[in-house]
Amino acid sequence: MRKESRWYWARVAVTATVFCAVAATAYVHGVVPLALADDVATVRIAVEAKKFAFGPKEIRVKKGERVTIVLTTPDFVHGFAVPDFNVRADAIPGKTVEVTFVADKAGKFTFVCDNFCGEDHDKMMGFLIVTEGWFQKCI
Ligand SMILES: [Cu+2]
Repeated sequence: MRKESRWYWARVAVTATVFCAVAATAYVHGVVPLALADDVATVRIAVEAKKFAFGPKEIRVKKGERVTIVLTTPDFVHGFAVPDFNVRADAIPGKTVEVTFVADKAGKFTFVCDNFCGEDHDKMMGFLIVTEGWFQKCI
């Protein structure tokens, strides 16, 4: 590796470290509003429960976001439960049911139908994927 190249990467590393330190300090002390820090907002996600699947099967949100699931069903009473977030609601034909929670931990979590709805009820599941935003990775 050439000497100049080493200096280049050293400057990149120092700049990134300083940027993260300043950003983290501003964030911790409330200088940077959360909305600017990571685009935190209420995210509304329509979920349809029907025999015997959820649509969408995968929900992706960012850690810290407030999530409202807007739940409908065309056919039967189903459940929507995300045990890791203590979230559950009944999907009722002809109604729109909303359930709100804060995605306060990152990871891949399972959501399921917890109302027995027929033979393939066990197949009614999907995944809630909560990712860390760049700002949270930084601090
Ligand atoms: Cu079911």
